[in-house]
Amino acid sequence: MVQETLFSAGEDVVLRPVPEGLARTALGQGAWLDFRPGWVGGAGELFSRLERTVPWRAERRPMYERMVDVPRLSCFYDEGVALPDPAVEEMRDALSEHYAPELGEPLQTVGFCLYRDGEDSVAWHGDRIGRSSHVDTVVAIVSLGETRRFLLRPRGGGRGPARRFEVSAGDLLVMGGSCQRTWEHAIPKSRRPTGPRISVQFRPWGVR
Ligand SMILES: O=C(O)CCC(=O)C(=O)O
Repeated sequence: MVQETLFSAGEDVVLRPVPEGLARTALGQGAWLDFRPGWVGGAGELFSRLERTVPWRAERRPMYERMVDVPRLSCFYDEGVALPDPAVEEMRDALSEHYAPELGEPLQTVGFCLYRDGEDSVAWHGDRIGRSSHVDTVVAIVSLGETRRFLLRPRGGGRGPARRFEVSAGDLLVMGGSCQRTWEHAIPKSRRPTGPRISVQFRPWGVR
């Protein structure tokens, strides 16, 4: 359904119609990627609010038989949990309205990641914890703050070149179809001086 009006998602934050300016790239093997630059107006205001209000957590995980810091902060809101900002609720609802007819279910969970500087990153992975290990799904990501490089490659890296997107404040990037099983994505470290970036991820239940 085409949205004809802009959502006003709280003070100075505006969601533009999702389909306007949305471009789909078929990645092969049933995977696709939608990119919609500048979906969120007032992205700077929303960044400041979320940086303040999300209860950011540092995690550690095992690597080569020792525990290491995960190089970003994060926070996950499962379905039914109150979100930290009304604009995020409006984003979830607008994305659900657009993608549910194709996906067959709404987007319900919200993950937040804070990349504090260019040293923060996420390595190659697919979101394959839960149902996405065996069914097609949609993971929609809104970027706020500093522009970072978002890379995609076929799973395992062997079958073709990586695709590269520069994701900037307010941009919407959506991975769909088999993308989490057949492709991997990463935010590499950046060598240049880099300010903080928040990514907001929207997924259906049972997908991580
Ligand atoms: O920060 C991003 O845009 C990517 C986040 C991501 O890949 C993840 O949390 O699984």
